[in-house]
Amino acid sequence: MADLLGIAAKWQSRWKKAGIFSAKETKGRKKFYCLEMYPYPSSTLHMGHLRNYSIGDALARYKRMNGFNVLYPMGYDAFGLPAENAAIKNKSDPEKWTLDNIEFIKKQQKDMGLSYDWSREIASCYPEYYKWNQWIFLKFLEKGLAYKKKAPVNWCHECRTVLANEQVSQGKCWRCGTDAEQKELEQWFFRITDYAEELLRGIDALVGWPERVKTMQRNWIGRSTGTTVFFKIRGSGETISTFTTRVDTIYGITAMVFSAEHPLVAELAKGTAYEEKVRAFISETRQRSVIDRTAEGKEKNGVFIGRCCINPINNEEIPLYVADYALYDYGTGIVMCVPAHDHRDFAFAKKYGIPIRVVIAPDSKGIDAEKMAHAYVDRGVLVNSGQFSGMDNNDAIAGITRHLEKTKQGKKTVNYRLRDWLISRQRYWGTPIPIIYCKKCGTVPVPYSDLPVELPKDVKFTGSGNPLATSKKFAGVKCPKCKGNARRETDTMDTFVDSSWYFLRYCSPKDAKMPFDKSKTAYWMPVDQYVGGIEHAIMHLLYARFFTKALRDLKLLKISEPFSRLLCQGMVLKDGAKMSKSLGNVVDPSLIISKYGPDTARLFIMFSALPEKELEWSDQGVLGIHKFLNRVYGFVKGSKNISFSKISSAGLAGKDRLVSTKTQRAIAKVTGHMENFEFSLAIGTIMDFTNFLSKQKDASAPVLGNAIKSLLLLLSPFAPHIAEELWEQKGLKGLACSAVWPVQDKKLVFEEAEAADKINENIRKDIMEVIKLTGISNPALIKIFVSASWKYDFFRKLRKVMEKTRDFKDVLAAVMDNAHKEEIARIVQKTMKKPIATKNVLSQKQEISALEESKKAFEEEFGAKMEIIRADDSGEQKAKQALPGKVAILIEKS
Ligand code: ANZ
Ligand code: ZN
Repeated sequence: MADLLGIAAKWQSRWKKAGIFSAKETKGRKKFYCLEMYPYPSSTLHMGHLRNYSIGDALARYKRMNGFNVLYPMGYDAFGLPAENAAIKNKSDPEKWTLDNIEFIKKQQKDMGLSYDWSREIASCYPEYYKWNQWIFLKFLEKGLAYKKKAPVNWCHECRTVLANEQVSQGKCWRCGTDAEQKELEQWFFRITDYAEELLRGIDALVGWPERVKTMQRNWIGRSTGTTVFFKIRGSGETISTFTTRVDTIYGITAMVFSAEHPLVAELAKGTAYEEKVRAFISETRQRSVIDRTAEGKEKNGVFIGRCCINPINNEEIPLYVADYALYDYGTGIVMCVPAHDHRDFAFAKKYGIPIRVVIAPDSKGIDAEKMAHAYVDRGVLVNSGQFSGMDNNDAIAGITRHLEKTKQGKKTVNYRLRDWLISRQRYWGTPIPIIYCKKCGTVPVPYSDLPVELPKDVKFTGSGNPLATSKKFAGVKCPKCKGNARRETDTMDTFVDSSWYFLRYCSPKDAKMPFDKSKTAYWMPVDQYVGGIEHAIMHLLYARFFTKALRDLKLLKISEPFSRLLCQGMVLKDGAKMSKSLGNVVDPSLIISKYGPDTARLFIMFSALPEKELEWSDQGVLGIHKFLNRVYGFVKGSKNISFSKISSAGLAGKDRLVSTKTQRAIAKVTGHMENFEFSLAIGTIMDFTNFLSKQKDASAPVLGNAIKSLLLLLSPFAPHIAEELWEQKGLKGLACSAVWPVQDKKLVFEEAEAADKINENIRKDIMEVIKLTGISNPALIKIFVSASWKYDFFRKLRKVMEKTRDFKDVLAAVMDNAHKEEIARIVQKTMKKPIATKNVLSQKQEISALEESKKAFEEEFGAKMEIIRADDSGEQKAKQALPGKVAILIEKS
């Protein structure tokens, strides 16, 4: 057994000493930026991390061996809530908690032997890093990309902080699952909506991204084209507007529905008999989560406001309502209610006795509204729609919009679901927002020269309120403008700000003058391959794309997209379920590594599934891989009489030709799989090749030596330690992981050797099959009939003819030969139905000599004599069945 742990430790320290993984920007070489999503330093790594890093590292090593300058960095997404919650629970210091965790994780990563350039390590909680969050914030502020506004926001009372829209999923806090509430607060935002269109358009060009991620981003941006329609309120000068994608239904409006948050609602109800009822409804509704208010199938609630507006298309009076299903956050926050053609509106109208008016129908006869059981939402023609009646409803959308535009009562509108990014958090463990509030001067940015605004240490973690506000030193500050007493902003930034540009920082991690060096990002960016979890399909990846575009517009970057290719690794399962603490089915990576060595863990993970697919953990599988590595070790270590001198095709004969061919084929196959990210197939090929090689005793020293050398190179990205160890043991120069990836040498491929090998392989299979079928367990004689010589030419001809025509008669006429009339007719008939897979690379003579060569081995294997007979020389019926490349077999009992 190989000491896999000892070997790993030895090479990790040698690599470190050699400094070979530090990224260089040398001229004349291609670059490759390989990036894994930097981890959040919670206590330990899980198998998902191990998978993520095994993929990234194999790729980084492969590219290095292919002559690329590779940037492969690691860092830590170090700010965030768990550190603070731990502080509340254990009275610990969030910084210490975080740094301790980082040390622990880093040790695990180092034990894996990952080829990171550790000199570029970053952690977002260091002032040297978050200073640049503040710097970028100020740049955004200058550009109008950062702004503050009072807004109804999602509030998690468990986490005691505001959540971004993206952090609320199905109405619940993404972190703790508590129902999000709505609150009205002054908050900081990034104007990501300025880039909505570019973010959407750019998705098409992301050819190296998984389709499902692109779809999720498209849906999240949620572009929809429609019409904004203006309505005058009766008895006031106010005008309201609504966004609709179905302006073709405008004649069917029988109510207008406001969202509870809409500022006009209370105002409009004032002084009416409904004022009290409206106020009660608003406050009740606003305490309910969005999901609760809008879930499909939920009862729709609302109240009449006591006022009306005028439908601009026909001057009809329309009652105003406030209802729970209208969202404040979408369109204008007011919905035109068309009960006949929208399911929600239909349910609402039924409940409150609002009239239902059909304006679209399958044909001009219309639909009886009285009899409707649900809304009619399909296409159709307009009815009851004045001058537009009779029109196809799709044409009517354009027509009515044009009409409204002409009369200044509406306009064509593009609407996005995407909202501006709410970045303020009422928490301690994040980047302080660099703003000062002065009674005299208002909102004042912290001067660049005063950055970073550092987190104070004198804070209390009581579990209620923002800890940052408890610092005596922090909040009180002099105004940078008037020097009077002022107050610091105590909100910190969403941690997604940190991860929106960390990949740029890696390019020049120690830069003290700028967040990143323009020339370095010009060299390294974009990231060539990003590897991470699908859970970041929206937030992180969208924010990072937004930052890249915004920084480009600040003239700091030249690119528009940060990640050329994205790979989302599949989940790691155990017993069919996602490995997770809550399910109690977690396998600790550390245990696997310390028991079987990092190469085993990595090779198992890479072998067991294609990277995007789910991976089922299997202890049996790990053992299998462990055995394989020991076999490789034993075989290579024990291989004697090998040399690495150059081989040329001229000097090769017999077995050497086959070994050489198999080696070249393995090189080509593994390389192809690497390029396609088919790592499991690459490893499968390496395993087959190892099995083959370990049986070759007759090959010459240089052929075997070169085969073994290739094997070690191919293995190196997946099991780097053991490959390195064997490389050294065999006396090969330098380091395996710095060696050049092998390229297939076509001159060392011998097709006849391969074909002969294939024939032997097939014969073995066939003999076993015949033994099985006949039940002859102790054969005495195995007769092998080699195809009659005329068939070699015949098949060549047949194949040619069949390329031109598939007509039976024509083919037959073209290949007919009176000497073998019946047989030819049979063969042609068969071949037309299902082409016979004979390639006949070999001549009859070559075929016979291949058989003769392995005759002895077969005789030993089956314990029987073997006769090789030309069909031409035999009267046996069986002999006629032999085809070029496919012998006929007859077995005789003793
Ligand atoms: C009238 C109408 C009639 C509508 C009809 C649909 C069908 P998408 O495609 O997602 O953009 N809407 C607009 N603002 C809303 C808000 N703040 N809260 C809830 N619903 C709102 O959806 C656009 C449609 O969503 C709009 O078209 C509007 O209802 C509704 F037969 O207007 B429609
Ligand atoms: Zn001031």
